[in-house]
Amino acid sequence: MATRDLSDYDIHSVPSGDNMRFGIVVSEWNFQITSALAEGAVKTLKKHGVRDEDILVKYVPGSFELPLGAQYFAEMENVDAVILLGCVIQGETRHFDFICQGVTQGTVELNLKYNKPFIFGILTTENEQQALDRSGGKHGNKGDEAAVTAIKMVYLKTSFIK
Ligand code: DLZ
Repeated sequence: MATRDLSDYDIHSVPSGDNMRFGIVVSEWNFQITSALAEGAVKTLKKHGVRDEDILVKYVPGSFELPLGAQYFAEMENVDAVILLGCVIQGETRHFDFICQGVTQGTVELNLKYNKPFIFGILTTENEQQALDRSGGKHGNKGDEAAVTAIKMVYLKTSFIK
């Protein structure tokens, strides 16, 4: 069980994001939570030097659609990385398992197919309170974490390009 702010990080460990360009795909399911994730991601990208015009945000109906929305970014926009933001909350049926499995596998495949970072910013929780705690509540904001990961992965890739 988490007891601390999971989004705590050393600000100096994050490279500058200027000259980087990001797509963000946001699921409309549990929108109170996913919009807070998006707010956190945008704020954190800007904090690290990413320009407004280099942050592109699009919406999909649910988390299951996130990988395809992210693929549209890869195919149709010149982005260095895509951040996928969603929230899947456990219900009474196995829907939760199938959505989580689909979006997880889809995200893995995108990373390897396009050789660029597709960041998994999806909360998978037992209840709404756990999701609220992780979207700007007592355990931080997974959107912030996803933004930091995106910048670090883009920077990592450029470190290999001579
Ligand atoms: C159908 C569904 C359910 C039951 N729960 C969630 C959820 O907790 N979080 C989420 O992002 N999406 C949910 N969805 C919608 C699916 O992701 C998807 O949009 C539909 O199954 C249509 O493909």
